[in-house]
Amino acid sequence: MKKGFVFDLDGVITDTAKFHYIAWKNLAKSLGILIDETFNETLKGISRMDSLDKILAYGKRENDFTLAEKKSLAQKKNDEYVTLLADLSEKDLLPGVHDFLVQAKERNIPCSIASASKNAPMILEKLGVLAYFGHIVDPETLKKGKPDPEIFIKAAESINVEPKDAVGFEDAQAGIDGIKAAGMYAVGISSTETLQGADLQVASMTELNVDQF
Ligand code: B16
Ligand code: MG
Repeated sequence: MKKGFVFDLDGVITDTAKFHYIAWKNLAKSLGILIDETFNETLKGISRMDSLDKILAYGKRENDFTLAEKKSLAQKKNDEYVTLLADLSEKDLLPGVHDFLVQAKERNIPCSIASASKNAPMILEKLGVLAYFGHIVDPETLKKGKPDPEIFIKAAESINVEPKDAVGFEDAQAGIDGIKAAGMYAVGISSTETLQGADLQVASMTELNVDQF
């Protein structure tokens, strides 16, 4: 039996990609850059500043802003994103997530969060599942983002579980790569994309139960 579960947030527990997309699209538009949903896919699991850098490079404007200006642009995007999350609630949990967390709690298996999102605590609170997690890794403390394994190793250690004894759940290829590099068992969650290297892939968490691990 595995001893701990490490969850990505966006795309696994809830799906706020559409809100990230609206906020990035509006910010990019204000800079004369047009992005579409296909481009938005490349931002999944990528940190806020790295996402901005990708957008600026896509619009060939990567040399047009100082670091202070970029921080202000990222803040502007986040302000709109947070406004769009105002109505987020338990109804926005992805299917199967709540049951899985309840089962893990019943079996005393600790859970933690490995998300690139600085908004993770607020989002989990709105979803009503904050109490199920022993720890949320603070992305500010990381030297490298996904696909580097750092965030997953920290998430496992934070709940006193060795990576080899932990299962990681991810919807993005960068996340699966990070979980495998950490030496963990990787569960890919996607109905649209084949996640390379995942030990198991399901379309949704309704297909999973704690005892299978
Ligand atoms: P924030 P995950 C990621 O969440 C999102 O997939 C990605 O699109 C976003 O840029 C990143 O969080 C940072 O989010 O701006 O809220 O700090 O999939 O790692 O849970
Ligand atoms: Mg994700």
